[in-house]
Amino acid sequence: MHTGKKILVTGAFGLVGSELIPVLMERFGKENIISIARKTIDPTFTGIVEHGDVTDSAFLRSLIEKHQITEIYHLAGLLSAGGEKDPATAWDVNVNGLRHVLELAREFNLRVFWPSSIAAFGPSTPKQDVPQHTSLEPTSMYGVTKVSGELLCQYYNHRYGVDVRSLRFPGLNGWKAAPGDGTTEYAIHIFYGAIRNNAYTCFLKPDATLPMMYLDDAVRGTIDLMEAPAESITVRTSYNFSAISFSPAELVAQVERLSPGFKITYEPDFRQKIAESWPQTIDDSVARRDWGWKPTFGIAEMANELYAHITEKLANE
Ligand code: AKB
Repeated sequence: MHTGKKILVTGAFGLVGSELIPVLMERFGKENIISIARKTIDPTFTGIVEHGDVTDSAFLRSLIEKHQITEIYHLAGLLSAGGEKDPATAWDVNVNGLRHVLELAREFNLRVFWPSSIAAFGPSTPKQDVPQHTSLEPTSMYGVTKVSGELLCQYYNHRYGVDVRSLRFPGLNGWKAAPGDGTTEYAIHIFYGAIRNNAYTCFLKPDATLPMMYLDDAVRGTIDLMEAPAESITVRTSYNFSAISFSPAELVAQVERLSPGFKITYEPDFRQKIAESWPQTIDDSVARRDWGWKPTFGIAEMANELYAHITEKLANE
């Protein structure tokens, strides 16, 4: 397929990458998508894979030259819980890694996608309907890296014209890859618990409402943002990006519907504090206006999909 695009994806086998790559391959041709892997990967994966460390700028440069890359989806990074366990590595991977990518984008004139997160918000942000432009004073290291990254993106756009685009991802829920070390990830773990043991111990309190999204919506929104005409992009930090909000108790009601007799217990840990520092609902009207964002999955549809896909996946293991 000739699309004029050659796309490099870091973090290709993580939660987002695993669901984004098949859609990119379908849309732009398998031969135009280059995935970077750090570890051994599923032998059934049939796309182009390069092995190496995404924080190694010389390695990234060699791939950009070798494959004549035109776009990078830079997904590699630590999440909120992982970032609290190792703040130095979180800074290094999330901020220094991004800066290397932006430098290469400047040199090779690449379009870049980079995910920010609701973790960019903090206790001084309104809890409901967070506007696009608001207080960004996160208390987690992950959040600090996201605010820093947003400002770096805006800087490289304003100073050097780099066409970098970003979304503040809410809790993303998908099934292809194992969930990462985050806070909203309880909403994926709960399905593994339900299917394996009909039980789950949740590390958040029952009323910890957070912004969430099914990954199919997130993948569509990400590609729509990257395909939008540059003139329509008015936000070069990161767009508010929203679909649904729910608490653990509300998700448990969905799981009980799918798995009768399901037993939930709550043992909140340090991740509860992180959740409390984040807002509950997000106003994404700027994304809707600029490039037509609109989510499609509600909580019930998302729960049905996750339950069915994870059941099938575990049956085949
Ligand atoms: C996390 O909980 O760390 C992530 C996020 C909201 O960015 N899922």
